[in-house]
Amino acid sequence: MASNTVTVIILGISITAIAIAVALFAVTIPLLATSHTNNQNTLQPNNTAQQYVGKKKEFYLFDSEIPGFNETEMGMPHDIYSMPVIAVFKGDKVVIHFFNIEEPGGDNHSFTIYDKPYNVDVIVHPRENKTITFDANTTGTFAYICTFHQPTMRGQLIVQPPP
Ligand SMILES: [Cu+2]
Repeated sequence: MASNTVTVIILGISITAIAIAVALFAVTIPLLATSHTNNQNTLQPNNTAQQYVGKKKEFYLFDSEIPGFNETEMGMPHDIYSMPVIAVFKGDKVVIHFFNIEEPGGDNHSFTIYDKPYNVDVIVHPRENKTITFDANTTGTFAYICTFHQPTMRGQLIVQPPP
């Protein structure tokens, strides 16, 4: 009789404990879900509010050459750009100061982008420089080449999606 009473009491306590656990669980889950949804809701308007504003990105670009390069032996020019990559974000204004540092009477160089929608073709004579300006309004990878020195004098304009 006494052991039966103990069993009933233990069973009662166990059922109560399970009921409390289930109740706590039921209360906590929606709370977590709500706070998660709230976080997303507060983040989204912030993201749209913090839209990337394009910046002016300035670069100094020079003609250069591969050291010890035998043009006759290699069958291609030794000329290269000082920068093989120009990376910006969409929305930036790109400003490239392009210098031809050849000796007087030396080669011309160009900064040319044929890859659409960019359309740039600027030639600099020895000892001259020109400033090239355009808006990076399309993402992607675009080749810039010197029309006088292919295939060696080329680089890539990388326009990334805004951060
Ligand atoms: Cu060139």
